[in-house]
Amino acid sequence: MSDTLFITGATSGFGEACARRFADAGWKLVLTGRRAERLNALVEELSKQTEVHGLVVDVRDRKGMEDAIASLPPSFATLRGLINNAGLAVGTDPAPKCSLDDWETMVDTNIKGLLTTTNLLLPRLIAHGRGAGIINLGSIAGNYPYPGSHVYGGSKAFVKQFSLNLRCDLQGTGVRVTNIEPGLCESEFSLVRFGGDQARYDATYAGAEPIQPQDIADTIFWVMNTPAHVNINRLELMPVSQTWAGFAIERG
Ligand code: NDP
Ligand code: 8X3
Repeated sequence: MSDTLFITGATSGFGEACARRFADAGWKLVLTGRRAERLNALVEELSKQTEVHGLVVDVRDRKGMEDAIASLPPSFATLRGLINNAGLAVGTDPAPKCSLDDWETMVDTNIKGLLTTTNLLLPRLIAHGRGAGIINLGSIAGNYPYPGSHVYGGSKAFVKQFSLNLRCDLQGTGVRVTNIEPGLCESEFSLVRFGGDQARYDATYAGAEPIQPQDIADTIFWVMNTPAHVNINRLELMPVSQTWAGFAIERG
């Protein structure tokens, strides 16, 4: 029987690249996202390769998530993998200029959406047992501070610590947990963050040779396929072009 993988946020970027990578390897897929047209097109395309089930649902909608997961056919009763990928950053303004709405959007998506998905799917992962794995999308923003990262970085620090703590409680189940912590990657993430500003998007990646979604998908595929007795706890990736800035000093 094929392994089954559940991916949140499969309509673009890392999630879409993972869907294609795992479909190529014959995994059965459950793909989610809010943009129905994109999701349906991807489900239709990948259904030529493997069994794919699409769920048009917002990870912030607890009832919607409960109903969507309950609606899965019996052939998706156990899961070998979950990729908690749906997430976003809103803006790069300094904290005093930010709206509480934008902060709540990041918390509700990156933290609460990830928790909802994990809580609802844990029984299916534990039912698979040895070899199952949860991959959470953290970020370098959860490891290092930078101006304008405030709630986004805070949400990814939560994801990192939650991933490590979840491992403790899954001891004995065989279910593994990994936090993937990428740096600069080229995807619609920056269009979302900059409110659709294409010029800022272009400037972000110009000449930087950023990591591509395919690189992340290949990394996740490798993590998921390490031997069942191995747990990669955290994996931080950056493009070679990206390092760290120095400390900021205000001079009087
Ligand atoms: P994209 O914007 O390309 O993809 C984000 C995906 O998340 C989309 O499929 C989107 O689908 C989905 N999504 C967003 N909000 C919701 C929601 N409320 N409910 C359901 N789905 C949602 O970004 P990336 O692929 O780059 O990002 C994926 C993850 O990786 C995010 O968690 C991000 O924080 C993280 N990350 C990204 C980095 C980067 O530089 N790109 C670096 C480090 C981490 P839809 O809009 O259809 O709902
Ligand atoms: C996205 C990476 O560096 O823009 O998580 O915060 S960064």
